[in-house]
Order: sequence, then C-alpha cells, then structure tokens
Amino acid sequence: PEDDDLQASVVVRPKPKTRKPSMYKVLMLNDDYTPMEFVVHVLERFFSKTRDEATTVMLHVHQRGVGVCGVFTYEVAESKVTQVMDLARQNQHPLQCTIEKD
Ligand code: TYC
Repeated sequence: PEDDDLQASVVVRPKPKTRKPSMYKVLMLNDDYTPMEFVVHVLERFFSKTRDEATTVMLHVHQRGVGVCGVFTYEVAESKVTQVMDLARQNQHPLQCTIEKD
C-alpha cells in the first residue's frame, strides 16, 4: 500500500545505449584523361550536388589533385565508390575515388 510513496521521488532517465557511427570521406582523385563534364555528372548523380557545387568540387580536384565528394557511414561510402567506379569503367575513364576515415 505504501509503494507509491517510496517510488514518488525516483527520477528515471533513459540510458543512452547507441553510438554514433564512424564517418568516412569519399575522395575523388584527379587524372589527366577523365573529361571534366563526366566528373561533374558523377558528382550530380551520386552525391546530390547542384551543377555549381559539382563544378566547384571538380575544379578543386583538377587543381589540387584530390577533393571530398561527401561524408557517409562506411556502407554508404563503399556503395558510392562502387557506383562511381562502375560508371567510369563503363565509359572507359580512369577516374578513381577512395574512402578515408573522417
Ligand atoms: N584533369 C581532368 C581533365 O583535365 C579533369 C578531372 C577532374 C579528372 C577531376 C578527374 O577527379 C577528376 N580533363
């Protein structure tokens, strides 16, 4: 009968039990042969960039050698790399991209 009184001052807080996943950058590498227009297309199609954003990233890679396409969980980053490399291969372009832990 006194149970309610004993429990009245107990504050129950939810215990955090999940962790944020590690994030991974997808990097695009420059080369001398892949057309600029193809790189812009890839950035629009697989990385949801506007034409202006895609052009900025492409020019950065062209001038600096490497640039970040986006940051994702490992599985999504892997999937992006596979999709980019598959389309590049189909079009006989040597375009390379890789994953790096953020
Ligand atoms: N350097 C290439 C050219 O002059 C363009 C290019 C940009 C290629 C970015 C790859 O990731 C790349 N046609």
